Amino acid sequence: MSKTIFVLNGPNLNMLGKREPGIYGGKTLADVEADCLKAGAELGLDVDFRQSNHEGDLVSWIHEAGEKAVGVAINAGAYTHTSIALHDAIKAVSPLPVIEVHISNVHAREEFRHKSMIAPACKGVICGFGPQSYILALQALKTITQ
Ligand code: CA2
Repeated sequence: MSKTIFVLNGPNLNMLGKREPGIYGGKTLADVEADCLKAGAELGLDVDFRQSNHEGDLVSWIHEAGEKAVGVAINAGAYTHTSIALHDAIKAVSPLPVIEVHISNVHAREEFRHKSMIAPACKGVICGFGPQSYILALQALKTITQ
């Protein structure tokens, strides 16, 4: 039976490929979703890929993952750096493994991006590999959930 992984995306990630290609590359979020579905199929994972600009949607989806998924990869966008609500939601579904994902290397950018509110609640963090960060997270989830 295929295992379900939620891949969650936060604010402004719907703009991928449309603005700031120097930082985030040229792929759209639809391209990233297609890559994740393909990698998921190869890994035997059923990927449920979502994006919202609203913090509460992400909180509710993490709770839903606690019922339906074996793991979560989350690019929480700027909420990474601000959201105690997301930290608490990840803690609330423990021990479900949640991996924090970023396209850019947040540590090579502005200081306000160096702090993550969610990293202490997550299993691990992958950043700086462009859209490949998502695939690395799926590979890690495959390994730690088998
Ligand atoms: O590098 C990442 O994946 C980030 O999570 C992206 C967030 C940023 O706030 C984090 O610090 C790092 C921003 C996503 C916004 O994406 C855009 C894409 C194209 C144009 C404008 C924004």
